[in-house]
Amino acid sequence: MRDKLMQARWQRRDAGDEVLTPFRDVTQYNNFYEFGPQKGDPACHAGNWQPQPWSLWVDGEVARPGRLPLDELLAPYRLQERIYRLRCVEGWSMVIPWLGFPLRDLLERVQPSSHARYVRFESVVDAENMPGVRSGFSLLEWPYREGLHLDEAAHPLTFMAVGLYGRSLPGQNGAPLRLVVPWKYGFKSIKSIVRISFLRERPLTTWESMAPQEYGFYANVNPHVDHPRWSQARERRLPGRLFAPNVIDTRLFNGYEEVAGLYSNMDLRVNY
Ligand SMILES: Nc1nc2c(c(=O)[nH]1)N[C@H]1C(S)=C(S)[C@@H](COP(=O)(O)O)O[C@H]1N2
Ligand SMILES: [Mo]
Repeated sequence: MRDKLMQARWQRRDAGDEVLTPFRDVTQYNNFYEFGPQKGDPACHAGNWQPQPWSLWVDGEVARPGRLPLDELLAPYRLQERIYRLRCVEGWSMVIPWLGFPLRDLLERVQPSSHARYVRFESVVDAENMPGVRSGFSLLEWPYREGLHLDEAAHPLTFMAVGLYGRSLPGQNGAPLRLVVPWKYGFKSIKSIVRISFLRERPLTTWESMAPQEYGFYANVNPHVDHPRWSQARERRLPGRLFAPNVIDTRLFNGYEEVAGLYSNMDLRVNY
């Protein structure tokens, strides 16, 4: 893992017009409800959480199901750096330099069967180290679950991250392995993944099962489709200062227009 991170560091690309969100903000302003509901809770409770050993289970409609220990999972890949915007459904955003590999490389390896149409992801449940899991007050059910259509999972932008800013993922950002889907609201980018299942039917996801009118399965970033309780037309790009919030226009698909073809036959207001 260490060697892979060193190698990847040589490939750092510039972020175009975007300014990278400082490491400090990326790692101290987080949503990871297993570690608590406040933005500072994950840094506080997961800062030293490096769960090991880690394995990823692959099951369902797939030719090569089974358990992949993290080292084995990463062995064939040369890590890439991807600088992506991350837009949270709450109305803030960041620009983060991730390290990892495209999810499609894993799909090719495990070979979903012809029956597979959806992919479901599950996060780890580690009650001992996760105060949000122990709390009786959380609105969410564990494990945290997310899902994608197989075509979305196979899109070249869909990424599995194992690091950020040239180092391995901090606990609060989803160590040791998390999904990053840059054209969707941040809640789709599930952290600390232990299981990937290939399914015939669309899976029910954590946020959709909690409030289906507010958090749809697709969750594509869209300035024209408001959340029932707030507008999605604009966003606060972090870091901002209290009296100078850095507010910018939100873009369709978070600016990643190359994914539009995935939804050409879909009414984005109905399939939000
Ligand atoms: N397991 C799990 N994954 C999760 C979450 C969570 O609470 N639990 N929060 C999501 C939300 S709402 C966002 S905005 C992003 C935040 O990622 P970051 O903290 O690395 O910026 O993680 C997503 N992945
Ligand atoms: Mo979010």
